Amino acid sequence: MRTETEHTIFLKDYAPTPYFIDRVEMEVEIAPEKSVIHSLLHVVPREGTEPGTPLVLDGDELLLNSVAIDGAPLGLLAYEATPSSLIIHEPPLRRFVLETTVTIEPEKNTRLMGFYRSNGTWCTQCEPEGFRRITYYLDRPDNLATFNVTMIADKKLAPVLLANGNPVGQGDFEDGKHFAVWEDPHPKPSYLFAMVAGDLGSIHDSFTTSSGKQVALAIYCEHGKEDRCLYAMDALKRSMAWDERRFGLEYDLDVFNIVAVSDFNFGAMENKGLNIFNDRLVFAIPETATDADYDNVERVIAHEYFHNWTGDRVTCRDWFQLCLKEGLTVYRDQEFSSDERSRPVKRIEDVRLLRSAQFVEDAGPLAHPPRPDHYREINNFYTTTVYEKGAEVVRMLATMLGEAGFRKGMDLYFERHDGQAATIEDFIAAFADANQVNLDQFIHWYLQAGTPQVTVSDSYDAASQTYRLTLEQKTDPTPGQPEKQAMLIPVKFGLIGPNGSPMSWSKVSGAEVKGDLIMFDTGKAELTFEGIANRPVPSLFREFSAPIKLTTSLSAEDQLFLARHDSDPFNRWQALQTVATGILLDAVKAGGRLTDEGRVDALATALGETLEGNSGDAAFKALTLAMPTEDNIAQAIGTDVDPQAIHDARSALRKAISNRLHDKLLAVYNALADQGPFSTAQAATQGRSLRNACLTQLVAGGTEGAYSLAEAHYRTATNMTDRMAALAALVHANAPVAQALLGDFRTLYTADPLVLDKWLSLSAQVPDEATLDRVKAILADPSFPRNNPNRLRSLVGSFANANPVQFARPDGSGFRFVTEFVADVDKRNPQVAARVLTAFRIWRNYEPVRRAEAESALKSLAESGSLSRNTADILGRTLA
Ligand code: 0A1
Ligand code: ZN
Repeated sequence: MRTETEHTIFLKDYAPTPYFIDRVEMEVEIAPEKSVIHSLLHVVPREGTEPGTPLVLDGDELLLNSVAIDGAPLGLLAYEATPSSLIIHEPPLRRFVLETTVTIEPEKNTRLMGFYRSNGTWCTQCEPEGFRRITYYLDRPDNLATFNVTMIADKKLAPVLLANGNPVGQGDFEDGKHFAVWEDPHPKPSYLFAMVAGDLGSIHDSFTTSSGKQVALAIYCEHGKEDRCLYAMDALKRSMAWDERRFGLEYDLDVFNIVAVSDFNFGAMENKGLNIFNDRLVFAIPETATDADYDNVERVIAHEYFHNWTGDRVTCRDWFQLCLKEGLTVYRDQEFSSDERSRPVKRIEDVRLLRSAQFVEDAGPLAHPPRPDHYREINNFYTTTVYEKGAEVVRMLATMLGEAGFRKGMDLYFERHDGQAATIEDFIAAFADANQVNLDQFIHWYLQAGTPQVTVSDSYDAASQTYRLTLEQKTDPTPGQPEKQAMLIPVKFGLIGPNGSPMSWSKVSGAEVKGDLIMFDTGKAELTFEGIANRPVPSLFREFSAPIKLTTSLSAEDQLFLARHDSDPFNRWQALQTVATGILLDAVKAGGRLTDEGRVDALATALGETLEGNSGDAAFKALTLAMPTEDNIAQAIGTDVDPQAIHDARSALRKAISNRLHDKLLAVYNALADQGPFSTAQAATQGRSLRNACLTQLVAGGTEGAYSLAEAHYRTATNMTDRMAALAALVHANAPVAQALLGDFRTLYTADPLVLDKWLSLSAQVPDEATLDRVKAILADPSFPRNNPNRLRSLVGSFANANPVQFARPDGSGFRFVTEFVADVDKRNPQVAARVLTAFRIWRNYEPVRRAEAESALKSLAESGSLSRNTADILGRTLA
């Protein structure tokens, strides 16, 4: 395998730069094909820098036109430009201004890193290392500088000129060009730099902060799509108000701008005062966006806004600390969504995501700690471990310290580190110091990879009225970490008596118990509860108080008891999932057949009670109806996985549940028929979610009646949520009518790329032999936009990640299709290629035939020629 360059960066090698830059003045002349960047960097030698120490700036694909120091051009021997740097051999040992002019070609930038053109609009993406593709710089997060940016462009081509900070000047030139000047007074690292130039529509609003500052808000987008931005604007204002209420954090500039672009590698980017978004996370109108899309828009708008404090005001010292800003900001956006909507439902959804993505990552060759200690390609570390596990770790802190204690820690963190580039150690120290607690052991959550497995057994002694609970923890080895330390695991719990009410105890020993939290910090803990009159059923890890895998000795009856009586909604949901998982594991062993009708009856009865009862809102009921996914089951099996047997087992269980609950499902479905005009109010979205969950479950029954019901639901739908729900249910059931409706859907929405993504994604998910050829045909169509990340991910990402049986076809053709796709896309957009390739992180878990096919596809990719560092890194670790 040939790679761009072999290099590994280690955390232990971190050292400050000998020089730093504290002020940047840039003039950017934007023109079709070529843009010219003129930069004045105010450079200061750090104390202790030896005379003659070279100044080394990062650069990538820059054409250098001139270099000067304090206005005097440098001779050819005074500097050297390499493909990745500009070296000034002997800079002055005093403050000076380094002046460079470079030319770049945004139109040719298909990597979408640095300055590029999307659908006519010029925009930037600088995190993590894109700024070096705009100008030579100390392109690392610990160099903080104020920026002044003058943008010049043709006024017709780019009437809108935006950059970070506040607008401080603008004007016209005689040749049809105009300019805008932006000043960002907050020192920031280069990864937060942003510019946008183009002919864009916009919507405007304002927000008054709690201290009375008036902030002008705007969202920019393609002309004609302005109405699609209104929900995002509403979410922005709610986010701003929430951060003031919950954390006392106010916005700090005169303007806050958001721009929606159609070509973007990730979701969105928190550039200071100028957030740039993938348009799929801005646009939301009922006709084209589902309720899930609305939730995502709200969540990501909030996430990027919250970064203004957790990321921008306090940033990361180096990229190893990425989860300092990401884990914390995900935690904050989760809390926002929980406060805005149903907290239990949000928690269940977050845990489902954690299990289906992060637990899988943590159990395979790409496992890494939330704070890694080495990397080859930082772009590959924007992972679910850094984001979602990072958020779980912050959540555990909040669980242990309580809301007030957590807030004290946050306040101290900002007091100490505002305007700085900080580390995970700084973060933890703020919480420890503010609360006078020792968090030395807690930091292992950041340093150790792998999901701890907690095993619980219990016994009750009626004579002495004592209850014993034994907890054991173990974390399997992960790449580079053979030995694991015991973690500090907060176990939120309760004991439930035979009548379903909570039990108290007179005395507990064996581990520290604070209120309803067991502080489980050893390999094994044996707790003894005294004064317990009857055998209790323990409810453990309420609210999923730690990101662990739990095995208990509880029987299916105990689980069903919890499903009925636990005061914690998360554990009521979990109990039913656990029972379903047990049934499914046995069914897989039997080759995809249900083996215990009695247990299926009991599960169906409990599901029916939840459906008809009052112990949860409508969205909670909808989540309860969703059985564990095929990926969840594969994970529970672990090795020698046969995706076909899993698919068959799951289909059989869903069919059985559907048959048993048919009348109840239909009754709820019909009762929720009258939805009234579309609204995003909670009652309305929850009603749609439960109604559609009932429909999905009915369709899983596989009857003609259910298929016709779903077809009618599709055809009469007045919003995208209902239309997609019906279509997805039919597609996943591989109903005969599914292909015709997919065709209809495509015709209806040909002109809307974001809705076409839904079509691409569903087309790739059909659990049918013919899907691979269909996907290949779509991709080969000359009109398919081959450079747009959303289109590529919707089609091939969905095939690889959401069609387990067809991706893992025993003849290996699904695997080969994906590796060949990766090799091709890698030439244009390595980030998209590398991300799609991560679908192979489970390859060693397959049964031998599929495993051999996957290995052979991966090896062919390794031999296929030159791969980017992004893809080579993922491939190397996947095969290691
Ligand atoms: N900081 C952003 C994520 C992001 C990372 C990299 C990107 O381009 C390669 C873009 C966005 C966030 O957390 O939202
Ligand atoms: Zn983020």
